Amino acid sequence: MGILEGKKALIFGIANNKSIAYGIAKRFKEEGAELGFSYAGEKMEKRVTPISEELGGKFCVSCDVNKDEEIESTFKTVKEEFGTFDILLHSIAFAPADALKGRYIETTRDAYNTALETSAYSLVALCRAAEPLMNKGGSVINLTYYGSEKVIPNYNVMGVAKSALECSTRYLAYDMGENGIRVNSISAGPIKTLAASGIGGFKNILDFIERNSPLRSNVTIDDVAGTAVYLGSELSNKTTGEIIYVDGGYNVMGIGL
Ligand code: 0WD
Repeated sequence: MGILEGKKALIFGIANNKSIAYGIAKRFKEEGAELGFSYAGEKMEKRVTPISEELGGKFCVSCDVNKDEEIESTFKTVKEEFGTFDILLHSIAFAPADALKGRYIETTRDAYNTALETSAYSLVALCRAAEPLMNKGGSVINLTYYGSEKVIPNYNVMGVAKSALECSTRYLAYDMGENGIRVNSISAGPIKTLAASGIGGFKNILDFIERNSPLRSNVTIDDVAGTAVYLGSELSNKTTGEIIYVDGGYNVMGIGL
């Protein structure tokens, strides 16, 4: 019997089968969870619907997290299809490509607002909409990156957005803890996905991590999925507000060679 048997999970942030959210959803399913999917507006429907079908999704709805009316209609569907649910996966980030290269100082007001709204405020909005439908013992999981803490050249405004996301994890853990719901972030090492391909010099980052992380390897979406299963399950039932690293240990290093 799977460790997530009887649990219902709502998945945000699949773009294709390289997405971290795809790896997590697949593993959730293997562990017995029932899945519901959303995609980032009409243009993503064609990509995500087949994935929902592959993984036996109970529903697959449009949810551009920057639109309140789409969040509202998504949770209406969740209520109809799931009643209540247990796990919310937020695996969403976006910043305009120009903001992910060169000097952070050049970040425009628009790019800053877009990055922070899509990548950090979205977690607050989804948690607020989800709270009335989440069971006690439920778990909210989001994805962050080390660029929130230390300077990663080119990561720029996304680092600032991830700081806001991680801080939101702590405040939301406090708010939702009242109802027995946990909120945690997984800080994943770099993985070549659609979102990552927009970051300048990404290949160099992968090579550097392979040489310099304690485990001398890059992480995969399956590695991240294992930790997500732990966070979604009762094995982590007193863990909340945390940033959990799945990065081959890279964050403990002082310098690389
Ligand atoms: O190295 C990496 N790939 C890392 C990613 C290391 C550490 C953390 N992360 C984080 C990302 O910052 C993000 O929060 O993991 C999360 C998932 O990213 P991913 O799996 O690397 O990338 P991808 O497969 O592109 O999924 C992100 C998705 C979007 O894809 P595109 O590529 O179309 O922007 O986030 C979704 C969308 O599906 N997304 C939205 N969803 C709803 N509403 C929106 C939106 N407005 N914008 C983007």
